Amino acid sequence: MAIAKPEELLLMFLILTTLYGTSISTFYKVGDSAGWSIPGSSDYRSWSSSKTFAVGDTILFQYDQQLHNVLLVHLHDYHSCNVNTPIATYTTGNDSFFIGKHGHYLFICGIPGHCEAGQKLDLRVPNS
Ligand SMILES: *[C@@H]1O[C@H](CO)[C@@H](O)[C@H](O)[C@H]1NC(C)=O
Ligand SMILES: [Cu+2]
Repeated sequence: MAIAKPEELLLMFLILTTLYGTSISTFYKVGDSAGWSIPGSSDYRSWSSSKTFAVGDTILFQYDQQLHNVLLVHLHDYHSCNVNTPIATYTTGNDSFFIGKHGHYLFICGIPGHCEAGQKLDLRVPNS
């Protein structure tokens, strides 16, 4: 292997520092050990408000796909628990969602009654 020239070393240094700068992105499992389910003692409101989400983070929904799913919905559907007009639907039971831009992300479970019972997640990602 040839010895790297100074300008090549500088380029490698720049690439590494750029990678390091973006590696602060965080991976979150929704609901922590409880996962994505009908909430028990702690709800998803307190879960999300205990975190500071940023662009580049990933959130993971883990659940029994026989019992639940994940819908990304508009604000009015989030409030009314309307499962009929989602923006996106996830059903694998191990769904990761990459936060590529700032915004307000709203998720509900599409199984009848679950959103009403509190299986809904409101995620605010500020412009960083
Ligand atoms: C679930 O997804 C995460 C993140 O993509 C991955 O690391 C993990 O291995 C997956 N688990 C299963 C059981 O597929
Ligand atoms: Cu559900």
